[in-house]
Order: sequence, then structure tokens, then C-alpha cells
Amino acid sequence: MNSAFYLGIDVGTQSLTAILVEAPRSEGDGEDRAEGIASRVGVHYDTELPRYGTVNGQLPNEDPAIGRAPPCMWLEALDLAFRKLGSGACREISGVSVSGQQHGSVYLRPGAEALQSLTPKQSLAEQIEPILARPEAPIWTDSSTTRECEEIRRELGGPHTVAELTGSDTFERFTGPQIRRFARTEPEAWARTAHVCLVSSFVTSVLAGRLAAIDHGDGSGMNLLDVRRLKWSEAAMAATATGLRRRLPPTCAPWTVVGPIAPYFVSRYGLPASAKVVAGSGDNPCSLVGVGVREPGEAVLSLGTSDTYFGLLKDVAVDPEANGHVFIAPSGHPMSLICFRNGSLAREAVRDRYGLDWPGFDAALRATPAGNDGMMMLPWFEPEIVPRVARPHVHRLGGLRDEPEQAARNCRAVVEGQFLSMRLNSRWMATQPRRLVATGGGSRNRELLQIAADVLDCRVESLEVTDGAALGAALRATGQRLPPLPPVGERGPAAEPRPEASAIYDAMMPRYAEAQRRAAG
Ligand code: XUL
Repeated sequence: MNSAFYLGIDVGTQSLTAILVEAPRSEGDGEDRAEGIASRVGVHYDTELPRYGTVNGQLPNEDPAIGRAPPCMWLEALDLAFRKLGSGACREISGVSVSGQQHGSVYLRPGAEALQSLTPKQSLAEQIEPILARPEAPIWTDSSTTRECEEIRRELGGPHTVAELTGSDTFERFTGPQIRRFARTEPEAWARTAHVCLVSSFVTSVLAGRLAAIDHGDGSGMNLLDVRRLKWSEAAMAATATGLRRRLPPTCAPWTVVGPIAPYFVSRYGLPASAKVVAGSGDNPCSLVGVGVREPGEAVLSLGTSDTYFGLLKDVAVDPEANGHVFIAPSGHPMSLICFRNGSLAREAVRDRYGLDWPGFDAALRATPAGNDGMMMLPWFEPEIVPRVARPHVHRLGGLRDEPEQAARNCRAVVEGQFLSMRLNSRWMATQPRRLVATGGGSRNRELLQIAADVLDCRVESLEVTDGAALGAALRATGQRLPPLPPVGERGPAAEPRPEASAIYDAMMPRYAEAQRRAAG
């Protein structure tokens, strides 16, 4: 038999999704495709695991700068996902890989050997909780480390030097600044930390029953990896925290097999003992694989909790404005990425503000003209990553007001504002893509895709499966450097740019850029 079943697990911000695909076992000519999706299960943290008290997958905090989630919740979601998959599906699994929300970090005490001998009689959360050095993990929504970003940046020689070295200037959510803040504010907890993991490498470690290396893809979101030499940078580690070097696992290529599945999953869920665990990676690198983007000239628009825009690069080329990132893609090539924190939650905030449901929101988009007659929004409902905005504030311009009579105008303004910002702030990526593939929950929405196509002046396609990250992880679980392409399924909605609408957005860009410059400083 030359095909087998592979499981991808995406530990996302709001939910955990697992997808089982049937795909060719061995690397072919690079044009192989997965046959189909055999199963898909999801666990929504807030509603299915309410005892953790999360809101949108995050622990509530009075300070909007603090973004944290409990690692035990992810473990409980993992157990629940395997239960939902059922023993029939689990018996078929040949390989597993993880996609994780990027940048988040998990801190372990000494005693990680315990991962190898977990008993199937108790849950993962019960058994792993005692080895957590910190009960909460800072996640990508955290923006509390401005001071640490400044300190590391200064020590390494300025934003451009940090970006040339690690692929990005220091960013609040990146793991290095988060580690520095933890070591400064909780020195005792730092002292009892033996290992620092990322979300992807933590869940991979649990699956493999041993501490997993951090792959180059997720490692490049830490301000610690030398993105050209693909090694931890001594200078960046020294600028981050004392004793960091011995707490970091090795790095590895994204297609590395970490080991066989841990006995816990064999006894408890019936996975074959021979099932292999492939290194986990970040959700954005995994999505590249999940939507089948393999060449520079194609880009991905991921419309999830965060909105991200990314594509492959020929060579490492950093953003001179220091807003964007260079990560390592699952194939080992560099990829460019820009991340907007105010993604789906900002769209939902507007929808809810005017008492609409999604069909009502779409109807509002259809009822209003491209360009919104000059009404614009800078949609910073939460602190924003790009441009850097510490205090949430929604700016309404050109006569737009926050009142029920303007509900439809506000719906259009939030979406147009998001894509205008994407266009403005992704200019450094230089190449105008031939094709954009959308993924994430928002990629179901035809009206949203039409606005994206018009603003970005590019055809936007989507796939039937919106979980590009989980699907990408499943394809990566084959352990191939160029994993199979996603299965040919039903296509999702697509949109062609309309010249008359694109011309309106061309004309709007300078006004938007000026508004952003004034508001963000
Ligand atoms: C990317 C980023 C987010 C997270 C969560 O840099 O911070 O996209 O990966 O999805």
C-alpha cells in the first residue's frame, strides 16, 4: 500500500483542530497529492472546557497587554480530540505532527523524562501539570514586553541589526522578550525552569514522550534563531536572559522525525506503536503547506483570530520598516510574514456592536459601495501589532460615526481598513503575488474575499477546508520535505479584482497611510 493516514493537530488560539488525511507514504516527484480528508474534529476551549474560564481561548486580564492561556487546557483539548477521533481512526495513524499558534511559550521544571512513562489511567493534564514551572503560558496576543524589546534591541545594536540576525526586529509577542520579562519579574520561577518550549514543541514533546527540538519554522518567531545559519544565536541568547542556552532544546529541520508516538497514546487511544511524530511548527508555516503554496509569487491570506499575510521568498530579505518578519517555511526556504492582531475579533466586535449575525454583516458589505464614500476606520479594537499600537482605540474618519444608522458603513469600514492596512504594511514584500490563497474561518466569506481582491488587486481563492494549519500539519506528518499537496476537494469562494474598485482603493491609499501615520505615531 503506498498511501497511509496522517494526523495534523493545530493548537490554535480559540480551538484545537485535528485533521486526518490519506496521503502518499513516500516523497514522489513533488507533485503528489493527498487523496482526501478522512476525519476532522475540533475542540472549542471556551465552550467545551469552560472550567479554565478563557475568553476567546485566553485568560481574562484587566490589563489588555497581558495575553496568557493555560497549557493544561491545551492538553485536555488534545485528550478530547483523540477521544472524538475514536479508536477506529486512531488505529490507522502512521504519522502525527503539530501546528501551534506561534510565539507562545511553555516552561517546564526538571523531570521531563516523566513524559515517557505517563499512565493511560490518568489524563495528560493531571500528569503534566506538576512539571509546569509556570501554570500560564504567554501567547502571541501578549504585548506587555515593550521594555524588554527595547533592552534586547539596544543590546544587539538596533532594529535593523536584530532583524538581519533573527529575521525580525524585537516584537512584544516574540518568545525572547517574553522570556526576558519572565526571568526579570519571576526570578524564582525562572530558576526552577529547566526547559523552554514553544506551543508546537510542547505538544510535540507530549506526543513523542520526550523533549522535542524546536523546528526552524517556529524557532524563527523567537528573536533567538540566526535565520541564515539556522542555529541559536549566542548574542541573542545572551541579550535575552542568563542561563537561557541550557534551557533551550536543540533546533531541527521542520521535516525531522522526533520519534515514535509515546506509549500513552498507544494504550489509551489505540495508535500503532510504530506511528511516527514529526517535528511541530508554527500555524502560519503549516498553512503554507495546507493551502499548497510552494512558489514565490503565490501568497497566503490567513483570516483567523489574527489576520496574516505571507509567502515564500527566494532569499532572506528583511523589512526595512521593521514591521514584518522572515520565518522559515516547512520546505526550509525563507518566508515573509506580516501579522495583524485585529483580525476576526475586530470583525466580530463590529458585527456584535450593531446586533448583526454573519449574513447581516455580509448584507451590509453588499449594500455599501467600494471605498465607502471616503469613510474609513483604523480598527484597533485590541492593541495592534502592525502598526504598533499599545492602547486599543478605534478611529473613525471621513464622516464615519459609531451609531446604529451607520451600521452597514462600519461593517465595510472595518474590512476595508484591515485590507488597506495589509496593503500598506506589506509593501516591503516587494512582489505583487499572482495568486492569493485564503484560509481560516474568514475565507468562507465571499464578500470579504471580494474586498481583499479589490484592495490588494489580485485574484483571491480559497479551499473547501478552512483549517489550512491543521491540514498542513497533517501533510507534514508524512515527514517529507516537500509534503504532498492538499487533496483536490470542492473549491471555496474565489474573487477577481474589479478594476473600477481597485482604482478607488489606489486613490484611498495615501489618505489611509496618512491617517495611520498620525494615529499610530
Ligand atoms: C504570527 C502570529 C499569529 C499566531 C496565531 O506571527 O503571531 O498569527 O501565530 O495564529
